[in-house]
Amino acid sequence: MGETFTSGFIAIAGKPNVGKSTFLNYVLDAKLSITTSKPQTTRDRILGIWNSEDSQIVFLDTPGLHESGKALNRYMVDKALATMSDADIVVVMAEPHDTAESLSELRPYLDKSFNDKVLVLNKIDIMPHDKVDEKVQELSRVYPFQYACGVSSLLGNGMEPLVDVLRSLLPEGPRYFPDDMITDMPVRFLSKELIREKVFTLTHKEIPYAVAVEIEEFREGDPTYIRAVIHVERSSQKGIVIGSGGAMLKEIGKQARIDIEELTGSRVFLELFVKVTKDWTKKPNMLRELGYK
Ligand SMILES: Nc1nc2c(ncn2[C@@H]2O[C@H](COP(=O)(O)OP(=O)(O)OP(=O)(O)O)[C@@H](O)[C@H]2O)c(=O)[nH]1
Ligand SMILES: [Mg+2]
Repeated sequence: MGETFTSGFIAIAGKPNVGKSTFLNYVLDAKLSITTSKPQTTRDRILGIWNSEDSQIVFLDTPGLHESGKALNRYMVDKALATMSDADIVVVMAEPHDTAESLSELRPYLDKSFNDKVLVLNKIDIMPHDKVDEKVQELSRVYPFQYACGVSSLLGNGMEPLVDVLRSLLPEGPRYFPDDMITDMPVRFLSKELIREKVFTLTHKEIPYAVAVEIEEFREGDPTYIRAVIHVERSSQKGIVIGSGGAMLKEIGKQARIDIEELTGSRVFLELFVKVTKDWTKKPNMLRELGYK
């Protein structure tokens, strides 16, 4: 009795901006994945480990599924699809503005993997309480989901019961990671992402989508010294990221430094540079050099 240990990998997938990364961060009570109000924020698979006495869930946040011919976007969608097909369960996330019709656009993506799918309607805090069940019903007819429910990843509504259901759907298995480990992402990667998050929130139009961040030096100490390069695609974008009198770059650096200090628990000296790497989002070899591989 009580000897069975369940474990497995659960991918969180869906269209851009539905709240996948916010969900991951809430469940793990940690900022592992960057979140912004703009779509296509997440570009990689972000792993977060949830532990209890008798189970371990490895959550995998993924980039939003969308159509685009550009190399960077293809990389993102391929990453999401590969993560989905490797998982035991896929949480398919939707939001209140979705309809059966809009959600069915995901069917071709869902058909590519043969695991259990669970529908999660996120952001229920922005819809009338008495309409939640109806919406969950409507959306759950789009695909043969094993389970469907509504949650708010921002406020935490419905999260505990959902995690219980997910646990119950997982097979018997080992503890894949030590129980004091929360992610496999190195601090260097998380720092790079925090810098990118600030670019995403502080700049507009095409700029967030033209930016990649590369950590050139990361020297732990007091303070930890970090030198990072913000790559843009064109010289006109460089001026915008630097801002008038360097104001924009300074603000990006200040906000990122505060977050990285919280992450590392040490003082941080962050030096940022902006470099034009022409059309990097369109060139597969450049993507690899910038860490998208
Ligand atoms: N009101 C409300 N907003 C939410 C909720 N969950 C996420 N959001 C907001 O939705 C926006 C997108 O959240 P993300 O977590 O970045 O979405 P995502 O699905 O990871 O987006 P991509 O990485 O771009 O695919 C952010 O502004 C979040 O604050 C929720 O439960 N309620
Ligand atoms: Mg995301």
